[in-house]
Amino acid sequence: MSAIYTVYGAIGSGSVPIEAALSLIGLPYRVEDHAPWEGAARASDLTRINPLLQVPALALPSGEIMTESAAILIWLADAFPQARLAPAVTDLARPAFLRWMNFVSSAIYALYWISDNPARVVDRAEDHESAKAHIYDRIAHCWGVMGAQVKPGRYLLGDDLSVLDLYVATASRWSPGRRRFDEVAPGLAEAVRRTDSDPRLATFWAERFPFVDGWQS
Ligand SMILES: N[C@@H](CCC(=O)N[C@@H](CS)C(=O)NCC(=O)O)C(=O)O
Repeated sequence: MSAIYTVYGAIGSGSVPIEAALSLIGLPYRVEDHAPWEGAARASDLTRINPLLQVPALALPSGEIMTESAAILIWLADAFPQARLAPAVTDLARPAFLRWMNFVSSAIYALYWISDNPARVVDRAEDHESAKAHIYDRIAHCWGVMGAQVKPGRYLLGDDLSVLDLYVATASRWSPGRRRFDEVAPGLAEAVRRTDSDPRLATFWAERFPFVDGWQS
C-alpha cells in the first residue's frame, strides 16, 4: 500500500481536472501516463487498472481503484472539504453541482468514445468525418444548454472555485474547442477563463494542458 495517490492519465485528457484537484488540495500524487487511443497494445498495461482501457483512473492510498472522472472529482472534493472544492451536501448549490458534474460526464464526455474513433459505430470510412461533425455539434449544443441555465458568479457555481470549474475548463478545450464553447455559452466564458488563469495552477496547466498557439480552436 502506498501513501500517495496514483493518477492514470494523459496530458490534455480527463485526468487533468483530477490532477488539478489533487494539487489544489495539496495531496501527494504521482501520474502514470497512458495513451489508450494509441491502440490496445500500448494500453494493455492499463487493463488491470481499468478494463475499459480508459484514463483517468485514480489509485487511492488504500489500494482501491476509482474510474469515472466525475465520481473521482466529487469524491476528492467531499473527502477533503477544507479545500472547498465543492458545495457541501446541505449547501443550496449542491443540487446544481451534482447536476452539472454528471451532465459534463454523461452528455458531453461520453461522446468522445465515438468521435475519437468513429469506426466504433460507423462502418463506412467515408462517413467518419460527418459522424464526428455531428457529435461536435451535439457537444456544442450541450454546452449551450448548460450556458443557458448556469448563472456564474466569479466561478461557475458562485464565488468559490469548485471541481466543476476544473472539469469544464478542461472539457471545453476538447473539440469543437474553446472558441465554439465561448460562442454557444458566452455566459460561462469569463468564469472559465478565471480558472484558466488561476495563479495556483499556472505551472500545472503549462505542464499538463499547455495553452499553445491556436489552443482555442
Ligand atoms: N467515463 C469516463 C470516460 C473516460 C474517457 O473517455 N477517457 C478517454 C481519454 S480523455 C480515453 O481513455 N479514451 C480511450 C478510449 O475510450 O478508448 C470518465 O468520465 O472518466
